[in-house]
Amino acid sequence: MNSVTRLPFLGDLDDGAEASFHIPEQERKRRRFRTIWISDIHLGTRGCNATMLIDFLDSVDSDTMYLVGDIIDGWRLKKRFYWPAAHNDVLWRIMKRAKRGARVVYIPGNHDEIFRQFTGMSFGGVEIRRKAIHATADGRKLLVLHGDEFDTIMLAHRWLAFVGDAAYTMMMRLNVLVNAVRQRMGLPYWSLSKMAKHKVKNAVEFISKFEHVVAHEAGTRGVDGVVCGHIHNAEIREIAGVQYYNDGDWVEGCTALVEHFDGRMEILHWADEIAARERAEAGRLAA
Ligand SMILES: [Mn+2]
Repeated sequence: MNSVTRLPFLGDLDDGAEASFHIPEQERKRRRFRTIWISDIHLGTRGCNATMLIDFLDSVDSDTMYLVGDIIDGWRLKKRFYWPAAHNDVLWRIMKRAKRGARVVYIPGNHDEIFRQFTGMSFGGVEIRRKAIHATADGRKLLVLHGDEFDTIMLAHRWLAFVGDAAYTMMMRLNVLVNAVRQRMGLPYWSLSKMAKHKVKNAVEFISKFEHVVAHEAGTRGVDGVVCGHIHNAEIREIAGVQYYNDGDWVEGCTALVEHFDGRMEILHWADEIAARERAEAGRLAA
């Protein structure tokens, strides 16, 4: 007989209880990468595409994962508390990766700058850093940072105001609405503001200026390249001998930057990946 008596109401205080996911973890074969960079998730906002990100997290694995800022949107949460179960699911999945042994490095951005005060500390295996130097498999050195560090230089440009302000919020709401309708009609995910960004001349100019400023700054620090987020525009390009990488966002672009085991870098557009997977599944069912 068990001699240890336990107060029944303390049962809920058990440590190590497995978190129950609102959206259960998918048991699919995961694609493995050496490194994954994601940023600009904006948990705590309606614009955050948590379901798509959960699908991504359940489909990939890596030795190292960098969270390149604006993971939680503290600005928006302060104004209005919004935290659906799916947003918890994202955090749990990230913590679980760290627990399973992946190196997880969190570099807070401007929307989650509140976490910058914990720089140098680590929570549940997640290291908090202001910036990082990543060594690729093929021996390159990449500076990893969020990118808001350059806002002061960029202030003359109007798109920045657009990124943070009401017009952008409204567009994101519209994006959610448009895609809810598209999903009901059986149409694939489509990014409204991505289209707008490419059509608006000022936006194109802003993005290009940002990329040049970041690449130039990285060049002066003696690294081969730079990985950032912040402007919600995924990109791989070389600027004046410096490799510029932007991992995009999970508000509407739904992109990640990955490093393969040979050092090759790639941007994954997750809406396209889901569409390809569903086509393949439909093909298998038809065969
Ligand atoms: Mn940002």
